[in-house]
This record gives sequence, C-alpha cells and structure tokens, in this order.
Amino acid sequence: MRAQALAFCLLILALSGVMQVSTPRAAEVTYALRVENGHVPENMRLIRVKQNDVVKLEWSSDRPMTIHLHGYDIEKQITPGATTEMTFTARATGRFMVEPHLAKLPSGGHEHGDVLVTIEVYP
Ligand SMILES: [Cu+2]
Repeated sequence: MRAQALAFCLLILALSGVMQVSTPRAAEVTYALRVENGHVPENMRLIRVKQNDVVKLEWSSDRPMTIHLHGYDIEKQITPGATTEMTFTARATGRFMVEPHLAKLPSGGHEHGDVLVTIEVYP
C-alpha cells in the first residue's frame, strides 16, 4: 500500500507541474537577420526571448561588417554571400543591442553605427 501511495503522490506532483521546477524548459529560437544598407527590416529589429533560451541569430549582409552584441559581448564578422551564426544562451535578462563596429578609436575602443537589433530577455 505504501508504494501505491508514493506512486500516487508522484503522479500528483507530475500533473501539477511541481516536478518541472528542477528541469526548466529552455527553447531554442532562431532568427534569420539580413542586413541591407546597414539595417535589418523594421519588423526584425526587436527580438524578445525568455531567460535561458538558446538564441541563434543567423546573420547575412550586403557588405562586410563586424557586429557586436553588447552585454553578452559577442563579436562576429559578416561577409556577403555567407551566413554567420551568433549563438548564445540568454542567461542575463534585460535589453541588449547589436551594433556594427565602424572604426577603431585611438583610445582602443570602437565607434558604433546605428543599432541593428535589440534583444529583450525576459525572466
Ligand atoms: Cu561594440
């Protein structure tokens, strides 16, 4: 009888979703982002994801450029005719911008162009 009671409890836990707490579900989300004339299409400029999602950005461009995802600090080169993947797990919540790097500054920093994409990571 005890085994049956235990099994019943486990069933209730599973049904109530309590057991999922220890195994949070992370989605894998992919966005194809095409840069033309220094911009992605307007409807692609804001990306909303959930914390811990695996976010895969597939970049292509009509001209060579270096892009930088701030906060997560990922830098990638994009070459025309090729797709460049930028993949990260969205552990940190908040707003993060992807901007092109235009030129290196004498200070060692770099100059940025207009924001290509803003990524919002929600808890
Ligand atoms: Cu930068």
